[in-house]
Amino acid sequence: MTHPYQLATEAADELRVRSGVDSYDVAIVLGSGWKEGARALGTPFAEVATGTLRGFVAPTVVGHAGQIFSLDVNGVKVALVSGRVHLYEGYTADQVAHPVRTVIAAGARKVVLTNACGGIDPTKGPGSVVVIKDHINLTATSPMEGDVPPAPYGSRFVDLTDLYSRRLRSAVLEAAPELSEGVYVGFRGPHYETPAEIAMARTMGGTLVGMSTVLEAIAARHMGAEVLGLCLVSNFAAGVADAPLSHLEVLEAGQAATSSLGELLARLMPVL
Ligand code: 8IG
Repeated sequence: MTHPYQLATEAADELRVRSGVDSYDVAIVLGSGWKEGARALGTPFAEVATGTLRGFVAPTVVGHAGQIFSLDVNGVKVALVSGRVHLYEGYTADQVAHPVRTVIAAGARKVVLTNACGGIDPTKGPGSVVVIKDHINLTATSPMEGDVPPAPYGSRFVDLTDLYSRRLRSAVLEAAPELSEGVYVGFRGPHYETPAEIAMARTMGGTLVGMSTVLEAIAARHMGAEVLGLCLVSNFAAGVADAPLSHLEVLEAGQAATSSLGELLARLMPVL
């Protein structure tokens, strides 16, 4: 078996050749609803299908296609990663972390993880964008499980004290003062939670719930990247509002928010 870091290094070399980008500055992983918005950042000069890169597995979720778009945003080299994969698709923590490890191995020192999520805070309804201040990983797994990471990567016992970069968070809140911060609770899914589980998450200090982001954030921090997390609240979590949850509702909320997400990303680029 090829080790995860070697696989990411090889995929990064392939990505460099196919995109013509020697080294990226920023990577943005696009969650549901964010892909269309990211068009506001400009027209990509290269588009690489992740199916052609080593170690990438195929997304099975509607609305997630596997591509890496390369853009130059005022001199900043940006990789837009579309087609995230999740534990609930049957993939391992290493497979989930592979796209993020690849773009970091291809140079990106800053990683923006975007997602669509459920909201626990009744004052932050569907359409709200929330900056991740911290997370609670309830997936019962970690991308650090397994062999000891090779040099030059640090210990598998990675320090998560400043997982979501304080520096990036304050820069983002200054540039977009209408945003607020929240604590993201990562579940495995793919079922949505029970009202009792959401009550537990709230008691723990959680304000957002989702099925992505946490493993990618840990892997990115371990590789020394600065991490920013942006959540689009697509639905109220179970028991917060009266309505039942549907995946269609999630996709629709993403569609509805598309132009404002693009405008927001464009506004944040200068502080990244
Ligand atoms: I969008 O309510 C979206 N993703 N776990 N719970 C979890 N993930 C989600 C939810 C939700 N909404």
